[in-house]
Amino acid sequence: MEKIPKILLESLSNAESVVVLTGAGVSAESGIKTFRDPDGLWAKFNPMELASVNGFMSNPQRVWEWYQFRREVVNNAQPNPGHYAIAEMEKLFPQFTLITQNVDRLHQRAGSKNVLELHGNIIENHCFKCKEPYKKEIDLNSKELPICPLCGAYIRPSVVWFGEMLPEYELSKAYEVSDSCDVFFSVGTSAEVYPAANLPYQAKRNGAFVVEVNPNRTSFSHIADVCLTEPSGVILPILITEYKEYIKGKK
Ligand code: BJW
Ligand code: ZN
Repeated sequence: MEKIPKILLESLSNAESVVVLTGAGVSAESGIKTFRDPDGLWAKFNPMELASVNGFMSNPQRVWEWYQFRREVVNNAQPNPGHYAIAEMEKLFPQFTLITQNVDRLHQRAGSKNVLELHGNIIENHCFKCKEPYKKEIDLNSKELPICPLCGAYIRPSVVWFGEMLPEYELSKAYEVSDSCDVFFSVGTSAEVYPAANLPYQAKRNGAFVVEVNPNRTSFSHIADVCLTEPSGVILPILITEYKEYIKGKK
Protein backbone atom coordinates (compact mmCIF):
# COMPACT_ATOMS: atom_id res chain seq x y z
CA MET A 1 0.00 0.00 0.00
CA GLU A 2 1.26 3.44 -0.91
CA LYS A 3 2.19 5.69 2.00
CA ILE A 4 2.85 8.93 0.13
CA PRO A 5 -0.19 11.02 -0.88
CA LYS A 6 -0.66 11.21 -4.67
CA ILE A 7 -0.90 14.97 -4.53
CA LEU A 8 2.67 15.15 -3.22
CA LEU A 9 4.00 12.79 -5.91
CA GLU A 10 2.19 14.82 -8.57
CA SER A 11 3.58 18.11 -7.22
CA LEU A 12 7.09 16.66 -7.21
CA SER A 13 6.74 15.38 -10.76
CA ASN A 14 5.91 18.91 -11.94
CA ALA A 15 8.54 20.64 -9.80
CA GLU A 16 11.40 22.62 -11.30
CA SER A 17 12.81 23.56 -7.93
CA VAL A 18 12.73 21.62 -4.67
CA VAL A 19 14.03 22.87 -1.31
CA VAL A 20 14.59 20.80 1.82
CA LEU A 21 15.09 22.45 5.21
CA THR A 22 16.43 20.08 7.84
CA GLY A 23 16.83 20.13 11.59
CA ALA A 24 18.23 17.93 14.31
CA GLY A 25 15.48 15.29 13.91
CA VAL A 26 17.12 14.07 10.70
CA SER A 27 20.19 13.02 12.68
CA ALA A 28 18.22 11.50 15.58
CA GLU A 29 18.28 8.08 13.93
CA SER A 30 22.07 8.38 13.74
CA GLY A 31 22.13 8.56 17.53
CA ILE A 32 22.66 12.33 17.75
CA LYS A 33 20.43 14.03 20.28
CA THR A 34 18.02 16.74 19.17
CA PHE A 35 17.67 19.95 21.17
CA ARG A 36 14.04 20.29 22.23
CA ASP A 37 12.72 16.73 22.45
CA PRO A 38 12.12 15.46 26.02
CA ASP A 39 15.55 13.76 26.02
CA GLY A 40 17.16 16.54 23.94
CA LEU A 41 20.28 18.56 24.74
CA TRP A 42 18.36 21.51 26.16
CA ALA A 43 16.68 19.24 28.72
CA LYS A 44 20.10 18.61 30.26
CA PHE A 45 22.21 21.63 29.32
CA ASN A 46 21.50 25.35 29.53
CA PRO A 47 21.61 26.89 26.02
CA MET A 48 22.52 30.33 27.35
CA GLU A 49 25.56 28.88 29.16
CA LEU A 50 26.72 26.71 26.26
CA ALA A 51 25.44 28.24 23.03
CA SER A 52 25.75 32.00 23.44
CA VAL A 53 28.55 34.56 23.28
CA ASN A 54 28.03 35.46 26.94
CA GLY A 55 28.19 31.79 27.90
CA PHE A 56 31.53 31.43 26.11
CA MET A 57 32.93 34.62 27.63
CA SER A 58 32.02 33.59 31.15
CA ASN A 59 33.36 30.02 30.87
CA PRO A 60 35.21 29.31 27.60
CA GLN A 61 36.75 26.09 28.94
CA ARG A 62 33.36 24.59 29.78
CA VAL A 63 31.88 25.52 26.40
CA TRP A 64 34.93 24.12 24.58
CA GLU A 65 34.70 20.80 26.47
CA TRP A 66 30.99 20.51 25.66
CA TYR A 67 31.75 20.88 21.95
CA GLN A 68 34.60 18.37 22.22
CA PHE A 69 32.09 15.89 23.67
CA ARG A 70 29.60 16.62 20.86
CA ARG A 71 32.31 16.30 18.21
CA GLU A 72 33.17 12.88 19.52
CA VAL A 73 29.51 11.80 19.27
CA VAL A 74 29.31 13.09 15.69
CA ASN A 75 32.63 11.49 14.78
CA ASN A 76 31.36 8.10 15.89
CA ALA A 77 27.97 8.52 14.15
CA GLN A 78 27.05 7.52 10.60
CA PRO A 79 24.54 9.09 8.20
CA ASN A 80 21.18 7.27 8.28
CA PRO A 81 18.73 6.40 5.45
CA GLY A 82 17.10 9.85 5.82
CA HIS A 83 20.40 11.59 5.00
CA TYR A 84 20.96 9.27 2.04
CA ALA A 85 17.43 9.83 0.71
CA ILE A 86 17.94 13.61 0.83
CA ALA A 87 21.27 13.20 -1.00
CA GLU A 88 19.44 11.21 -3.67
CA MET A 89 16.78 13.91 -4.04
CA GLU A 90 19.50 16.23 -5.28
CA LYS A 91 19.78 14.06 -8.39
CA LEU A 92 16.04 13.80 -9.07
CA PHE A 93 15.03 17.44 -9.61
CA PRO A 94 16.29 20.13 -12.03
CA GLN A 95 17.05 22.46 -9.11
CA PHE A 96 17.56 21.28 -5.57
CA THR A 97 18.82 23.06 -2.46
CA LEU A 98 19.35 21.62 0.97
CA ILE A 99 19.18 24.18 3.76
CA THR A 100 20.29 22.70 7.05
CA GLN A 101 20.32 23.95 10.60
CA ASN A 102 22.42 20.93 11.51
CA VAL A 103 26.02 21.36 12.55
CA ASP A 104 27.09 17.71 12.30
CA ARG A 105 28.05 17.53 8.58
CA LEU A 106 26.20 14.19 8.20
CA HIS A 107 24.40 15.45 5.08
CA GLN A 108 27.72 16.06 3.36
CA ARG A 109 29.01 12.67 4.51
CA ALA A 110 25.89 11.09 2.91
CA GLY A 111 26.75 12.76 -0.40
CA SER A 112 24.71 15.99 -0.41
CA LYS A 113 26.57 18.65 -2.40
CA ASN A 114 24.41 21.75 -2.57
CA VAL A 115 24.13 22.46 1.17
CA LEU A 116 23.54 25.79 2.91
CA GLU A 117 24.65 25.52 6.55
CA LEU A 118 22.56 28.12 8.35
CA HIS A 119 24.04 27.51 11.80
CA GLY A 120 27.61 26.70 10.77
CA ASN A 121 29.15 23.41 11.90
CA ILE A 122 30.99 21.94 14.89
CA ILE A 123 33.81 20.51 12.79
CA GLU A 124 35.52 23.83 12.00
CA ASN A 125 36.83 26.52 14.35
CA HIS A 126 37.81 30.16 14.28
CA CYS A 127 39.18 32.86 16.55
CA PHE A 128 36.63 34.35 18.94
CA LYS A 129 38.19 37.82 18.49
CA CYS A 130 39.80 38.26 15.06
CA LYS A 131 37.58 35.58 13.40
CA GLU A 132 40.53 34.04 11.55
CA PRO A 133 39.81 30.37 10.68
CA TYR A 134 41.81 27.96 12.87
CA LYS A 135 43.05 25.13 10.69
CA LYS A 136 45.15 23.05 13.11
CA GLU A 137 43.71 19.62 13.77
CA ILE A 138 41.87 19.29 17.06
CA ASP A 139 42.68 16.30 19.25
CA LEU A 140 39.28 15.10 20.44
CA ASN A 141 40.84 13.58 23.55
CA SER A 142 42.36 16.87 24.63
CA LYS A 143 40.55 19.36 26.86
CA GLU A 144 43.03 22.11 26.05
CA LEU A 145 41.35 25.24 24.71
CA PRO A 146 43.42 26.41 21.70
CA ILE A 147 44.68 29.99 21.39
CA CYS A 148 44.71 32.04 18.18
CA PRO A 149 48.29 32.21 16.79
CA LEU A 150 47.53 35.70 15.39
CA CYS A 151 45.97 37.54 18.33
CA GLY A 152 46.13 35.23 21.35
CA ALA A 153 42.35 35.07 21.89
CA TYR A 154 40.48 31.82 22.42
CA ILE A 155 39.43 29.58 19.56
CA ARG A 156 35.72 28.73 19.28
CA PRO A 157 33.67 26.29 17.19
CA SER A 158 32.27 27.72 13.93
CA VAL A 159 28.63 27.46 14.97
CA VAL A 160 25.99 30.18 15.24
CA TRP A 161 25.07 30.84 18.85
CA PHE A 162 21.92 32.51 20.12
CA GLY A 163 21.99 36.23 19.49
CA GLU A 164 24.52 35.89 16.66
CA MET A 165 23.78 36.73 13.05
CA LEU A 166 23.49 33.85 10.60
CA PRO A 167 26.06 33.76 7.75
CA GLU A 168 24.95 36.40 5.25
CA TYR A 169 25.35 34.47 1.99
CA GLU A 170 23.68 31.30 3.31
CA LEU A 171 20.73 33.18 4.77
CA SER A 172 20.05 35.32 1.70
CA LYS A 173 20.37 32.29 -0.60
CA ALA A 174 18.03 30.34 1.71
CA TYR A 175 15.40 33.07 1.43
CA GLU A 176 15.89 33.29 -2.33
CA VAL A 177 15.38 29.55 -2.97
CA SER A 178 12.52 29.29 -0.46
CA ASP A 179 10.74 32.20 -2.14
CA SER A 180 10.94 30.67 -5.59
CA CYS A 181 10.67 26.88 -5.09
CA ASP A 182 7.76 24.68 -6.17
CA VAL A 183 7.98 22.14 -3.34
CA PHE A 184 9.39 22.85 0.12
CA PHE A 185 10.12 20.16 2.73
CA SER A 186 10.57 20.96 6.42
CA VAL A 187 12.21 17.85 7.87
CA GLY A 188 13.03 17.05 11.51
CA THR A 189 12.83 20.58 12.82
CA SER A 190 10.68 22.00 15.59
CA ALA A 191 10.56 25.24 13.53
CA GLU A 192 11.09 27.26 16.70
CA VAL A 193 14.38 28.97 15.99
CA TYR A 194 14.43 32.11 13.85
CA PRO A 195 15.20 33.16 11.21
CA ALA A 196 15.26 29.54 9.90
CA ALA A 197 11.67 29.05 11.07
CA ASN A 198 10.53 31.80 8.67
CA LEU A 199 11.53 29.79 5.61
CA PRO A 200 8.58 27.34 5.41
CA TYR A 201 6.14 30.24 5.82
CA GLN A 202 8.00 32.20 3.18
CA ALA A 203 7.74 29.25 0.76
CA LYS A 204 4.04 28.78 1.51
CA ARG A 205 3.30 32.48 1.01
CA ASN A 206 4.95 32.30 -2.38
CA GLY A 207 2.83 29.38 -3.54
CA ALA A 208 5.06 26.37 -2.87
CA PHE A 209 3.56 23.00 -1.97
CA VAL A 210 4.82 22.53 1.59
CA VAL A 211 5.53 19.21 3.27
CA GLU A 212 6.43 18.56 6.89
CA VAL A 213 8.29 15.38 7.84
CA ASN A 214 8.17 14.94 11.61
CA PRO A 215 6.73 12.25 13.90
CA ASN A 216 5.44 15.07 16.13
CA ARG A 217 3.30 18.08 15.38
CA THR A 218 4.93 21.52 15.35
CA SER A 219 3.56 25.04 15.30
CA PHE A 220 3.99 24.87 11.53
CA SER A 221 2.01 21.63 10.93
CA HIS A 222 -1.34 23.32 10.34
CA ILE A 223 0.15 25.34 7.47
CA ALA A 224 1.68 22.34 5.67
CA ASP A 225 -0.09 20.84 2.65
CA VAL A 226 1.03 17.36 3.68
CA CYS A 227 2.42 16.10 7.02
CA LEU A 228 4.36 12.83 6.90
CA THR A 229 4.29 11.87 10.57
CA GLU A 230 7.03 9.25 10.63
CA PRO A 231 10.78 9.34 11.31
CA SER A 232 12.62 10.81 8.35
CA GLY A 233 14.90 7.75 8.07
CA VAL A 234 11.80 5.62 7.53
CA ILE A 235 9.57 7.76 5.34
CA LEU A 236 12.07 9.54 3.06
CA PRO A 237 13.43 6.34 1.46
CA ILE A 238 9.79 5.30 0.88
CA LEU A 239 9.11 8.67 -0.70
CA ILE A 240 12.02 8.17 -3.12
CA THR A 241 10.87 4.65 -4.06
CA GLU A 242 7.25 5.70 -4.58
CA TYR A 243 8.28 8.81 -6.52
CA LYS A 244 10.41 6.77 -8.92
CA GLU A 245 7.51 4.33 -9.47
CA TYR A 246 5.14 7.25 -10.04
CA ILE A 247 7.42 8.82 -12.64
CA LYS A 248 7.81 5.47 -14.41
CA GLY A 249 4.01 5.09 -14.53
CA LYS A 250 3.63 8.57 -16.00
CA LYS A 251 5.98 7.91 -18.93
C1 BJW B 1 12.33 13.96 14.13
C2 BJW B 1 12.86 12.71 14.43
C3 BJW B 1 13.02 11.81 13.35
C4 BJW B 1 12.79 13.86 16.25
N1 BJW B 1 12.65 12.18 12.13
N2 BJW B 1 11.96 14.30 12.92
C5 BJW B 1 13.45 36.36 21.70
C6 BJW B 1 14.53 36.59 22.54
C7 BJW B 1 15.85 36.40 22.14
C8 BJW B 1 16.14 35.97 20.89
C9 BJW B 1 15.06 35.73 20.06
C10 BJW B 1 13.75 35.93 20.45
N3 BJW B 1 12.96 35.64 19.41
C11 BJW B 1 13.74 35.23 18.41
C12 BJW B 1 15.02 35.29 18.79
C13 BJW B 1 16.20 34.93 18.02
C14 BJW B 1 16.73 33.54 18.29
C15 BJW B 1 15.56 32.55 18.36
O1 BJW B 1 15.00 32.13 17.38
N4 BJW B 1 15.16 32.14 19.56
C16 BJW B 1 13.99 31.25 19.70
C17 BJW B 1 14.38 30.00 20.46
C18 BJW B 1 12.88 32.04 20.32
N5 BJW B 1 17.56 33.28 17.14
C19 BJW B 1 18.83 33.65 17.12
O2 BJW B 1 19.38 34.16 18.08
C20 BJW B 1 19.55 33.46 15.81
N6 BJW B 1 20.21 34.67 15.46
C21 BJW B 1 19.49 35.78 15.16
O3 BJW B 1 18.29 35.76 15.05
O4 BJW B 1 20.26 36.91 15.00
C22 BJW B 1 19.55 38.18 14.98
C23 BJW B 1 19.02 38.47 16.38
C24 BJW B 1 19.89 38.56 17.43
C25 BJW B 1 19.40 38.82 18.73
C26 BJW B 1 18.04 38.96 18.98
C27 BJW B 1 17.16 38.84 17.90
C28 BJW B 1 17.66 38.60 16.60
C29 BJW B 1 20.63 32.39 15.96
C30 BJW B 1 20.08 31.05 16.22
C31 BJW B 1 21.22 30.06 16.45
C32 BJW B 1 20.69 28.68 16.86
N7 BJW B 1 21.77 27.92 17.35
C33 BJW B 1 21.51 26.54 17.73
C34 BJW B 1 22.82 25.99 18.34
C35 BJW B 1 23.84 25.74 17.25
C36 BJW B 1 25.13 25.34 17.81
C37 BJW B 1 25.12 24.00 18.47
O5 BJW B 1 24.64 23.01 17.90
O6 BJW B 1 25.63 23.94 19.56
O7 BJW B 1 21.11 25.78 16.59
S1 BJW B 1 20.16 26.33 18.86
C38 BJW B 1 19.59 24.82 18.17
O8 BJW B 1 18.27 25.02 17.64
C39 BJW B 1 20.51 24.53 16.97
C40 BJW B 1 19.52 24.08 15.94
O9 BJW B 1 20.06 24.23 14.65
C41 BJW B 1 18.32 24.95 16.21
C42 BJW B 1 17.02 24.40 15.67
O10 BJW B 1 16.65 23.22 16.31
P1 BJW B 1 16.02 22.03 15.47
O11 BJW B 1 17.00 21.55 14.48
O12 BJW B 1 14.69 22.40 14.98
O13 BJW B 1 15.92 20.89 16.59
P2 BJW B 1 14.79 20.68 17.71
O14 BJW B 1 15.37 19.82 18.76
O15 BJW B 1 14.20 21.94 18.13
O16 BJW B 1 13.65 19.87 16.94
C43 BJW B 1 13.88 18.54 16.50
C44 BJW B 1 12.62 18.08 15.79
O17 BJW B 1 12.88 16.81 15.21
C45 BJW B 1 11.40 17.88 16.72
O18 BJW B 1 10.29 18.57 16.16
C46 BJW B 1 11.16 16.36 16.71
O19 BJW B 1 9.78 16.03 16.76
C47 BJW B 1 11.75 15.97 15.39
N8 BJW B 1 12.24 14.58 15.31
N9 BJW B 1 13.10 12.60 15.77
C48 BJW B 1 12.10 13.37 11.93
N10 BJW B 1 13.54 10.54 13.57
ZN1 ZN C 1 42.63 35.82 16.55
